[in-house]
Amino acid sequence: MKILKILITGPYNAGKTTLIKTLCSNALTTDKRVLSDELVKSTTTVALDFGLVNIEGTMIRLFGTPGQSRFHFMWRALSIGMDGYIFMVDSSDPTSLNDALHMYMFFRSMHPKKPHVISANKYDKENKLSLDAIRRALKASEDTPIYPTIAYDKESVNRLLICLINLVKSKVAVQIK
Ligand SMILES: Nc1nc2c(ncn2[C@@H]2O[C@H](COP(=O)(O)OP(=O)(O)O)[C@@H](O)[C@H]2O)c(=O)[nH]1
Ligand SMILES: [Mg+2]
Repeated sequence: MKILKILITGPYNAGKTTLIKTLCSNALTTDKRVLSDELVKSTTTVALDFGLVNIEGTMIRLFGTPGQSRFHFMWRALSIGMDGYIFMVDSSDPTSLNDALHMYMFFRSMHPKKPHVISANKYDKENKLSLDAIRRALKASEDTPIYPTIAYDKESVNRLLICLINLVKSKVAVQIK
């Protein structure tokens, strides 16, 4: 099988860069230090994150998008040629889910047939929302898998990636039939 291209997208501060760093020891990130009272963290992705990883024999090129909507031209550019995507949200931050919904709708309408899975990240936090509440907030269909993840934890992000790889492979199998 060819090398897969998987996009990690979702709003600012969801944990996308962390996930790529957890999976790929050779990760390249474009986080820039920012000085602003409005921001909840001190660095933010301005172009892309990139990493190469082998998951159970499947080679994957992982591309992380910036989260802020002012970089939305990068969402379009980075998604060219992707095989599937992970839509990541911060499950402990209900206020971010409105932005998340807009971004999710953007990807759903741009790539209606692309396999994708939702990552309910920061599931280690006590104040996390339930998976059902996240599904409702994103208006995601019942057949879209939602996984609780901790972006620092290799096992939880591996589980997520394996689910997406299987969706991508089953889609390819249907096309060949
Ligand atoms: N508790 C917890 N913190 C996380 C998790 N994933 C990421 N973070 C933290 O959330 C912040 C945003 O992460 P980052 O990867 O930069 O988010 P991005 O904007 O989506 O790339 C950082 O301070 C991370 O350390 C997680 O699963 N649990
Ligand atoms: Mg980032």
